[in-house]
Amino acid sequence: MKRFYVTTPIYYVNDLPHIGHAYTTVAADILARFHRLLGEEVFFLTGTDEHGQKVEKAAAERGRTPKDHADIMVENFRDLWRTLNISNDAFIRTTDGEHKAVVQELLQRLYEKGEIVKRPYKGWYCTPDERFWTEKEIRDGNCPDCGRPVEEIEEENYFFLMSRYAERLQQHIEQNPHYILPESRRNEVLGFLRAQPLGDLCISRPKKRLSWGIELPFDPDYVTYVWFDALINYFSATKYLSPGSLKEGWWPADHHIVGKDILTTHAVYWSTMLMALGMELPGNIFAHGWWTVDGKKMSKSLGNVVDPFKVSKEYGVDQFRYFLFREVTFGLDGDFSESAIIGRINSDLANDLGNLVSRTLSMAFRYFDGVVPQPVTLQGEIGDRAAQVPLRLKAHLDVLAFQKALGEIWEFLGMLNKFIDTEKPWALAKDPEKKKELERVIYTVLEGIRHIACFIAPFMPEAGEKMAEMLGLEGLVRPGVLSELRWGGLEPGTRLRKGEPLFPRIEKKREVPDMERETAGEVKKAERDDLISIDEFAKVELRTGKVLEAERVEGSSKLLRLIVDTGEKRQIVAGIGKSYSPEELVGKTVVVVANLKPAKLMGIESQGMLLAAGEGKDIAVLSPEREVKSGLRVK
Ligand code: ME8
Repeated sequence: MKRFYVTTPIYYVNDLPHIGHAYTTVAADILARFHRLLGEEVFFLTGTDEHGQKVEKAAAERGRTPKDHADIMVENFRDLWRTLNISNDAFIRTTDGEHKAVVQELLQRLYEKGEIVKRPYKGWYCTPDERFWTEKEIRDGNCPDCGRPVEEIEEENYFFLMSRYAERLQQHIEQNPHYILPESRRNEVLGFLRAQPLGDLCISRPKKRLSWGIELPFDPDYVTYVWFDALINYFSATKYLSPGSLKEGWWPADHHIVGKDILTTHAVYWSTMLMALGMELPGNIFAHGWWTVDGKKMSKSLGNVVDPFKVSKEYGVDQFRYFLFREVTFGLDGDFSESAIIGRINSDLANDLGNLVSRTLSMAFRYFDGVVPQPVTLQGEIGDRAAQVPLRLKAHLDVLAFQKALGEIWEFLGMLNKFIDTEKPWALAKDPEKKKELERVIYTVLEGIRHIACFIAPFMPEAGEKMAEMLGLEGLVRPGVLSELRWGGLEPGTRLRKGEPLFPRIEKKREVPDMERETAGEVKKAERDDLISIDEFAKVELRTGKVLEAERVEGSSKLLRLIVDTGEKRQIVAGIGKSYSPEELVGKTVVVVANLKPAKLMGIESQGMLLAAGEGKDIAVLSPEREVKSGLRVK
């Protein structure tokens, strides 16, 4: 059986988890779930980085021992992973005895091979970043990375002779285009390697300065540099935490997913450490971008740190997971805002997906008593596409193109939505002679939904399960299902189940940012010379009208042709097709401008206009707050 091994960074226990931690871990979770659905044996590892100065300092500030502090803080991460439905197979802590033993074993091996040597060392040390800088690198006495003051330190230390591997590393990156992704980051690392000779790496800290670490096996006066200890987790875990019965054979990892700020430690330190140990390199190191918040850098001092517990509670776990991977290309920076997540939920989840499921189920109940009908023929081109989706998803996910993978699923569900609109099952249902056609249409869409439940499950595990339940197919989303799916596999006679809406729309007023508010105020004072009198307003004849019929205008994704009863029947062409399906509008009472001069849109005459707010996929049609008669004047 094919194996798949994916890791996240191990997170420092000096702080609370934020959106950045959630981002990497959900990414790894999507890959792990996807590969399980392909039928592969998966090892998904996450954990915590518990040694070093940062943790020692955070513990001291709280009056705790570092281990007590870690024991308390680690629970925040475990809690978050439970909350976000993370399916990690193991959770490593660098204070685990087994991990410490592996670190010491590897250090000893490198020392005996002459890859680690003791040298006097003088350099500028940045305590918060736990790293040395050279005289040339520091800026006005400050750390070039974080800007905080550095101190000059002279001491004997142990060095890993990393410089020996510079050329081999460069070659490896050049010969393996997928070793470091995205490509822009790969070029950065290559640029860095070509620009200057690679130095050696100081891998020890004298105990007199820092005692919270793994003791060097060959010198009890020193502990191991925290990064040297931490990176080894990816290997040590395979020795004592891997799933399944076979304990060997998990190394190397297929993907190490990391944030862009810790790419060098992985691409350079970790790769050369493995080379020196004579071990295989991982398949890929992927560096993702950073989230800003409302356009600003996320920081504690600005008080804008995004709390993943809060966001997932407010908007839903699946919704949060979806947003993170649909909104921006994995690898680039992205901006988080409430309006962005609400927009995604309302358009992609409530409208496209939720609506597809709810209208199909309600038709299946209306026309077939909630039982999957037996079709005489299957819908060819939709089935062909469904069969291709898993392969396409695999191709995208092999290079962590989550956004493209989701785009692929949304194209497929768009096909189903369009299929309903063109086949008009509600019209077929009126004609007893069209029963076979109606069966074919409803079966096709239900079968499409069964496929979508499996496709989306890695991204939105709860929604995948709920969709399967609505189809009466508990246990559908199981290991291997993506390799076994067959178009037409949905059993006629299966009893469907009505469920809660998958993704309720979120009705929330967009907050007006400060700047917009100020400008709006100014406009009020200076420029309002466009006011109209009540008499002018009275010239606009607004009337309530009930939508009797609705259909898409051929060749347009936006336009719908409606027949509306405003006391008299009239035809209206409305540009709301990206937000509403025709089916949704029939029976709705809307507000119409009834005395507008007729105009032709795509050759079809429109006798009036519908009132609606918003744009594109986010249009909301105005409707009286309670049921009223058609043809009433709106004043
Ligand atoms: O670095 N947006 O641990 P850590 C996206 N222990 N990601 C962000 C972010 C943001 N605004 N801010 C931080 C460590 N991150 C080491 C790893 S691995 C052997 C050792 C990401 O707790 C950041 O890129 O500081 C990093 O991947 C993670 O969150 C924080 O890790």
